Amino acid sequence: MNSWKQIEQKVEAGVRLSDEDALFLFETPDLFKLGQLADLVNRRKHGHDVFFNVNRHINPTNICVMTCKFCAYSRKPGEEGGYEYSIEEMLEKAKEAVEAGATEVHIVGGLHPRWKFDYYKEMLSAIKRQFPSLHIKGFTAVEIDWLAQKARKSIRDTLISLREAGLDSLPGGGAEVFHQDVRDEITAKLTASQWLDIHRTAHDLGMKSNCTMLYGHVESFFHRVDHLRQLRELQDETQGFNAFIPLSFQPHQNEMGITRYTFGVDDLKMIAVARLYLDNFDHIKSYWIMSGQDVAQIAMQFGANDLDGTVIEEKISRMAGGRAGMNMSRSLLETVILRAGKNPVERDTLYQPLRSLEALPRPEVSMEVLSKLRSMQPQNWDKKELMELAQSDAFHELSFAGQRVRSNRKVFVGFSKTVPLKSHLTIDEAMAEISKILKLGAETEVDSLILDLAGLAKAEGSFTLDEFFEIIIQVKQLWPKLSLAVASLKGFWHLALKSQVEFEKAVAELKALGVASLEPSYLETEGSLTHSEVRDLHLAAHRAGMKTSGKVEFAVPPGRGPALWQSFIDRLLVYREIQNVTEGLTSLNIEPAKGSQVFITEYLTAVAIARIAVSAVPHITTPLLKIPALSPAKGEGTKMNQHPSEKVAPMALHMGASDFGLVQVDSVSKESILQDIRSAGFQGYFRNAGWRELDPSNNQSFSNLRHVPKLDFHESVFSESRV
Ligand code: V47
Ligand code: SF4
Repeated sequence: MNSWKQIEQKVEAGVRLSDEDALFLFETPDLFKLGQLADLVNRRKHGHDVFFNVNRHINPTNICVMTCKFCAYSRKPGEEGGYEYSIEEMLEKAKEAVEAGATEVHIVGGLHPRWKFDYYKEMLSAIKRQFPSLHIKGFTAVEIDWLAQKARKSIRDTLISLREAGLDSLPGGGAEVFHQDVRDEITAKLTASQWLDIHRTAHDLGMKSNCTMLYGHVESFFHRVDHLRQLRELQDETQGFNAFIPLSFQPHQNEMGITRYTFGVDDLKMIAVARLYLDNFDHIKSYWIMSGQDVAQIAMQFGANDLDGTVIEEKISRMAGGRAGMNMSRSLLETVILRAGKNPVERDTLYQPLRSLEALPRPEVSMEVLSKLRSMQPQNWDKKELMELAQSDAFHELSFAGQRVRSNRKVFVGFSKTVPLKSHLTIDEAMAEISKILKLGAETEVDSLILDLAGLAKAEGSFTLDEFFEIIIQVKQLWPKLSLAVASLKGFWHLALKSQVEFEKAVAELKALGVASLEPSYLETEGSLTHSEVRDLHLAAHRAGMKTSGKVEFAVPPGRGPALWQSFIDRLLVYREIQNVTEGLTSLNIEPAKGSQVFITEYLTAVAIARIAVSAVPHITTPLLKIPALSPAKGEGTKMNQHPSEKVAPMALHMGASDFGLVQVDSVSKESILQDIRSAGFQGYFRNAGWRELDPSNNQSFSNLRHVPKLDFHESVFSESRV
């Protein structure tokens, strides 16, 4: 019987983990406990350094004689969409790489039926001739085997010949999942022992190589551990592997009927278990191209010490639905690493450091604050302590504390439609607008309607409080089952002001008409109200019997960290004060401020800080579709909100969030939200604007769920305070 205690003791003493230990770790719902342990081991090996390299992938052809069910990249000879690069084209791409500062090209492609062995050798020698210092990492074991057949040579002689032509090392592809049961289902390529033999031979010849595992399709945790064990055994024998790279399955156009991307939680588990189990590997690489940039950043707190890479052009995952983009500049990679609190170290293929930067020092938390954080009771944190925590190196500890404030694993989400009401609308026009929007949003799916008055604050116009009440009455008559919310406090305050009605009385009327809550508006930034206005409006609404939720925007522009933590924490403390007086707040939305460069590690820290700072507010809301993506400098890579937020939203649950807010219907399916919640070890519940739980039968319906942790919380953070 495995337990955390045994595993911790082994890790502490540097004792190797067993297969059962690895299985236990894959199955645990305690994601951050796993992450903390992996981080500990990673720090022992690498301190705060995280490597990256400036490289370019070149995929010379996608024409392939093999059929792998997971592969969306390959084309049969003669099939539409097939391509093959000439040596001149390869040289052109290598030239671009060198001009962009690359020290490595990574060459992998399909098994071309007609290209001769000599063509491959020519490809290598042409690149080497022109760019002698460019490291060529090329050809998976599957390609090496194919080339050996073409050359009618042994694997050893093939490798020697390729090395003479310019090949420096082997990448880790083609390993997939070693277990034959899984291989039989997904590919007819090399067996595990053939793959391992080729790498063994390369190592014996003094060539380094990498290794991978393609996960998140039909394999089980057992198969993953089996795979890792075989890699660990070969590494014991040869010490020839540089790095292990887990490859998350990209699900477009596969023949396995799988449509989902891997869960972000699963991506982190792969990294962390690999770091802990593969004790004889120096480097665990996070491949952002497949996991997404946000997961890659969090992976650095979960045992990854290597971030691949600038990549530039990559087709294998792109054609299989890769959403992360292809090109990250050196400076963006460095920023991603720095903003995770780590030191970026540019390396060459063989991990020789080329240049490095140092992250802002993030001090350890003082023992006093740490023991307060670890105690089970919610605490009255003062500002100084919260500042210390926010800027410290206590990411995992904050997650435990954030979770402890919650009493269960329930996560809420509502399905709504928002109607922005403009001041110049007549009642009939407003009703027509509402009707149109509800119909657009599959009327039956909408549980809550948000009437958004944020536009009223600035506009002059004829819209009066009475007219607004009339709209509410008509909506209630036409759609009696809808739960109604009004946004925002400020918009409604303006309406009351214009109509010369005392705010508190106006709210009481709103309540009497059946409006369930006053919500923050997504149209309006929180900064448009002063602290005392926020306090006064909430307090007045609560006195009138109305529940409200608050919004705290979070922004950390580069170099201004401490100042902005300060204002974030100040605003949290205003909400704590309100709640202490009235208990009228149901939730606090923690949102990245529009246009600000918030990184996911910072955002998650902010969620946990909010959870512990205002423990009397029942819920921290993490607005599902506003989780920050990396927000790179102009013209680079992804943009804000254009990224797989469902990968990282469940992590906010691990920081103490317990609500995804009122999600706009059509933006995401109910089923997939439930799966995301469950993947993180939580249980999803639908709610309306009045926080009534809806359709409990739905709350337990899940299908097509792969690799979710067992929901057995006997040893979760609720019963044990820390690792
Ligand atoms: O061998 C194919 C995998 C590999 C899909 O050594 C897919 O530094 C996900 O090996 N979804 C090629 N993966 C990529 C690779 C690699 C990547 C980054 C760094 C290194 C390294 C190696 O991609 C293939 C296959 O296992 N693959 N299809 C797919 N749909
Ligand atoms: Fe061919 Fe490689 Fe795709 Fe398999 S994964 S079909 S071997 S290109």
